[in-house]
Amino acid sequence: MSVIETLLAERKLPELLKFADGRDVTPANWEERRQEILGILENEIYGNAPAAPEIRVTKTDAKSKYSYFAGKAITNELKISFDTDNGEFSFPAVEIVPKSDKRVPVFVLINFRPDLPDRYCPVEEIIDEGCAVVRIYYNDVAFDGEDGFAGGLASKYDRKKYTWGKLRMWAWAASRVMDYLQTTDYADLSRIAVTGHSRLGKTSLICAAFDDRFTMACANNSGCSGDAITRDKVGERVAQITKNFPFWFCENYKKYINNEHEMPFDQHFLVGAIAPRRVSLGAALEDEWADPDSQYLSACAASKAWEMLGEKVFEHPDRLPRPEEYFEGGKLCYHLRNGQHFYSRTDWLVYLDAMRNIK
Ligand code: GTR
Repeated sequence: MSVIETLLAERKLPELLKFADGRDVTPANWEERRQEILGILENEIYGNAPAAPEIRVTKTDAKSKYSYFAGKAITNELKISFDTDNGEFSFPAVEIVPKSDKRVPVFVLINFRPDLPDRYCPVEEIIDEGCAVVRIYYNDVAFDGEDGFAGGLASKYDRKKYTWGKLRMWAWAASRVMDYLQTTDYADLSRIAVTGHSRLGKTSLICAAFDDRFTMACANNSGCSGDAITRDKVGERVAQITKNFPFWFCENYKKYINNEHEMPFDQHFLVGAIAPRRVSLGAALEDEWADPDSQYLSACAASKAWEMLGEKVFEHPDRLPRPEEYFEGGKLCYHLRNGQHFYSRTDWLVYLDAMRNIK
């Protein structure tokens, strides 16, 4: 057995490419298996969500913002509204679209702060690459704290019907941005990525897994309950994450505190559920809480889905990654940069490259 296969065997992962009833997964029944995986993820970790509503969008007048970003882009403030089970809900978004006579690729950024540019978003670099950014600020959707699900989007639906935690709510809001992008005259719908860092990296993976209109997820330092294999990971575990952030998940996830080997899934299910679309995973050397080795092993385990579908994945040696190794060249990529937990320009350059590689 290869080094990586041995390391994966030690984690005793549930099989990605076998149905619960034991049937083998093939290209012909992959979509059926994908739906089964999404059902497991909904039941056991992220919770279920309402069906997509009809959205309404209003825009501020763009003219006043023409001169931002050296005049190279147009900035609009958007208000995305829709009816819920409990009245109307709206949240703001900002779009920054490079001036172009062609449709452009788009990054939907779920971010920690409303600012643009932001330390996690080098806007000018992105527009110079010809890409647009639409950002949502996660607290505008649902407050990232313990509020008994009494505010924001959380308060608009009955929790007996929808068990979603806040990661799923933020992901679902990014899908409403995707609804909007379908109606614009600037978005190249074959090149739409969803991206975020850390808890919002987890959110990006959830978003792309459940919404196959996204071409790519760029999940930065997403770690525990994001891209990293949970079984035997170092750093953060189910016990800590559900203690500190119980509102990110559905109740069922707590069953697996100190009991991870009983999970009928692991995080390679989340990454794999995006196949055959694209995923770029970013890890940081000093981010032991996230556990870069477990992030890498998850990518290796998930890569089986792409391979089964005949798609090319990252080329990598048969060992754990070393600092500053960037495994690209496929629909699934992984990089390990130096430094700490942060959404750096270095990470953005990798994701911009991944976007450029979409033909
Ligand atoms: C930490 C959390 C991580 C990660 C991080 C972040 O406190 O334990 O799972 O999500 O926050 O979002 O910055």
